[in-house]
Amino acid sequence: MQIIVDAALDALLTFGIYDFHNFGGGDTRQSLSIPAGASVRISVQWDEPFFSVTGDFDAQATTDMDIYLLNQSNNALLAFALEDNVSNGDAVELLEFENTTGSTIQADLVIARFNIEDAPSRIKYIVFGDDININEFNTNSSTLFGHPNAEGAAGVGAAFWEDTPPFGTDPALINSYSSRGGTPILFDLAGNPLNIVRPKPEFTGPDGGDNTFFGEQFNDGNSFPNFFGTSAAAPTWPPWQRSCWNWPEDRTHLAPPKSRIS
Ligand SMILES: [Ca+2]
Ligand SMILES: [Ca+2]
Ligand SMILES: [Ca+2]
Repeated sequence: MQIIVDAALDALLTFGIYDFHNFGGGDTRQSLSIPAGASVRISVQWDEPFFSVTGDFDAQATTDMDIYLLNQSNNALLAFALEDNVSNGDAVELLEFENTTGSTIQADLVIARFNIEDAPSRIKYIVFGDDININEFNTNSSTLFGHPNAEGAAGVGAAFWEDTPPFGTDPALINSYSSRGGTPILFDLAGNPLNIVRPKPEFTGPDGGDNTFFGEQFNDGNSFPNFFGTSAAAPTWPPWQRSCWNWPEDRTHLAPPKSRIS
């Protein structure tokens, strides 16, 4: 950790004294490229319990982390997230930003901590929304979290149908946007420490199949739009269809998903 002060942060520092996360080698700014038109949400969490889960003032966040997004070219403040985590008790900050400039922005992400509290030992963030480039200190780590990571749930990965065994790719090639598993569960519902890593996702289904009304068309020889993503992959997995809809007995009122490999 080291203190950095620049024009954009100077005024904000008057509210408290920060320590800044060292991404590596003393670098407290992680370079990101945010394309024109991209809209992103960056969710930062750290290894403390959430009051909204435990309901216990003795098992909640006691560290206040904040996040800033700065323009590399002029240190202008692009976005920030400044929830009082000690007050609300949840170890999460959510920063939102949309690049409306018409050109790519080279930005720096800064993760800051009020240094009157102990530092967390583990920080993780996930970028939601449009694609951005993480130019340095990219861990390429898990983005599977929340309900797909639950013990009683089955997570679904997505592979483009053309990159699956029936079309010559065995095993199937996972899509770049399909979440990788491995996010640890660090606390139980009462806030007691755990460290559980579940083998997720449980299975992978094809995406990019045709349907009649949404998605994007590409050169697959017909006029039907193609639907991508894990939302498209999950319903194509036959055991899921059978368990949820008693497939095929009830198929008289349910049209099967139209997929190139169905
Ligand atoms: Ca940097
Ligand atoms: Ca905060
Ligand atoms: Ca099509």
